[in-house]
Amino acid sequence: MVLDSLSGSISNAIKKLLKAPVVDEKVVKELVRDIQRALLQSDVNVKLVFELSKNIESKILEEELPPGITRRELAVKAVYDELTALLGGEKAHPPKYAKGKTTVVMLVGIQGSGKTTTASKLTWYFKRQGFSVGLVCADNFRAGAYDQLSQLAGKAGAEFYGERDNKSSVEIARNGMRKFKEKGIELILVDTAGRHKNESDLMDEMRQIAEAINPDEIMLVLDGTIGQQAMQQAEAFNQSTRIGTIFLTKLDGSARGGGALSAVAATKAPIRFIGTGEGIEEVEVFNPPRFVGRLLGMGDIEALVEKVKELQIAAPSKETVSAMVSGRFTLKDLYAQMQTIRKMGPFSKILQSLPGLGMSLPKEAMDVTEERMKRWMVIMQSMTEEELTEPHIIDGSRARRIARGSGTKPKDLKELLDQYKMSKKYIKQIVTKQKRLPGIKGRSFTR
Ligand SMILES: Nc1nc2c(ncn2[C@@H]2O[C@H](COP(=O)(O)OP(=O)(O)OP(=O)(O)O)[C@@H](O)[C@H]2O)c(=O)[nH]1
Ligand SMILES: [Mg+2]
Repeated sequence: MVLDSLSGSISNAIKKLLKAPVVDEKVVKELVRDIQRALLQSDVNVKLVFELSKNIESKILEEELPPGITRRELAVKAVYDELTALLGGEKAHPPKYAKGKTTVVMLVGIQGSGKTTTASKLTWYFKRQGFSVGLVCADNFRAGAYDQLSQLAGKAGAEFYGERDNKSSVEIARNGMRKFKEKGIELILVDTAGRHKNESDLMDEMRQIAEAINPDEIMLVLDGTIGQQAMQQAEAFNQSTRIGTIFLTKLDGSARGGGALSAVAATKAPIRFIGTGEGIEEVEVFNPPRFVGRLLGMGDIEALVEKVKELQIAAPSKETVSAMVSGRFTLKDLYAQMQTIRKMGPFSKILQSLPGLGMSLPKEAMDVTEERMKRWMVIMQSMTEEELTEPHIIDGSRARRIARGSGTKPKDLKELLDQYKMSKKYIKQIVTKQKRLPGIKGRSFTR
């Protein structure tokens, strides 16, 4: 499993939060401290940890609690957001190579970082995606390199090209590329030698070979156990080439893996894959959100984060909320809420977005189609201001006028009014319940 210890301590911190009877300031501070400790133990940069925890704390304690969201959910979302940002942002960057064409990827990296192993992992990964793969051994520096790569090629199902007696790695690379191109191989991986110990030598050699063989992509294979030092390499690399991507190796079981990962992410160099073991299948596309989901240790974390996000978008205005709380929830408020929410789909979402209604809705309240919602909005457009704010004045003759004006039937209007009354009733129940609950820092959910 990836980053076992970091994952364990962060998911424990989250579990503690989820179990706390009330999420108050003390619980939040403890959560923040637990996360700080977990990150520092994984060798994440102190400054980054400090910033991150400050952000988490202020997001949880100082941000307005969006209606329909509990402080607990907001806390999980805040931790998730900050960790995702720390590890490279919302987006995954899976590589996209074209089928039926040839792409040349050159692997570079300092001695022992994992280049040759990575070549076999990439073969395994792209073979499964249906690519034909060829491996070129451009390492004529280390004695065993040829045999190592040709064995791995056999195991992973790639064609192999190497020349035992050629002293020029550039020549071998060119020959191998020519041969594989003629054969129509789709992905050519060039494994280079790791004869350098520091990044300036590495960058020099990388430029030379790149100039000679003109690859489509240069992938820096970076040892994940070197912690913060990974940053220097990633930065130097990122500045040296525009076609550079990163493969971070040895992120399995290492307590310090978090350091390299966050350091590299901070350089904004695109991390494509991570290696999580010695075996050829131990490779993962790097996907920060999924990775963080796993760090937090919750299978349904994505669903929860999605919920919070949607509700933040669909949050009713302050006026609507205060109208509801004071019991003055009118058809106008319902209309405004429908408008903000229309794009989101079913009516049940509207009701869910109202403070505290969440899961407690009966089935009939949820069972409203998009179609009916549109009809109701048209009906409300035919009402007068007075009818919208004081719906109880709608009598038979008003009802006939509204139906005629909106091209609907009186029974449609009745349906809308029933729905409105039901919503109002539920809101009232919820509001009464919520008023009895303590808020954080003296805030109640009305704010
Ligand atoms: N645990 C673990 N070990 C790895 C991973 N990737 C590579 N290794 C190991 O790291 C060591 C070096 O791997 P190589 O692939 O030979 O590294 P290299 O960069 O090609 O080495 P040189 O060609 O000598 O520069 C081997 O023992 C690999 O099994 C990984 O993701 N996890
Ligand atoms: Mg090697």
